[in-house]
Amino acid sequence: MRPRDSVYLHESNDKSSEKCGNLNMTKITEHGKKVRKNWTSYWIVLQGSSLLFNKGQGEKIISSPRDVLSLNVLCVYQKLEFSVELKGGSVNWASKDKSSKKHVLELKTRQGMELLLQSDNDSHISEWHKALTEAIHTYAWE
Ligand code: I3S
Repeated sequence: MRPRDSVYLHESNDKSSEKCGNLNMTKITEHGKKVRKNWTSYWIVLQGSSLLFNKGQGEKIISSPRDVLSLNVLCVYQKLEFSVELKGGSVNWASKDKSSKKHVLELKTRQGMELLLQSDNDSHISEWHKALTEAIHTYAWE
């Protein structure tokens, strides 16, 4: 278990499915039971098959290219609240009955958690849809 309030760095290549950024999130089901919505802004880091939810502002540092084809992305996060395992999960655009907000993704985990991810920026949320879909697909068979 990682101590809280330390600084963590996660470096990846920008062509991989790994990424970080701010999204609004609410859980709607936990351990298979419906829970009351509580929309909160998180700094989210996609790291392999894990999605890390951090309170407070993180940082995405794009460092000098090591080669001409790829940038290096450094995701900095400090206040890890919780994480979810994507392996065996699914992500889809949420239906209108799930939320009145625009640009909402519904993420379901094998552990029985369902949560909504939202951004007012449609290209931002589309990138997350792509990255999460790729991560779920990549780790599905491991
Ligand atoms: O699915 P719901 O119940 O319509 O979701 C809304 C409520 O959770 C509401 O909270 P209260 O029931 O405590 O007033 C939230 O403030 C809204 O944001 C929720 O709806 P959206 O459509 O924003 O997900």
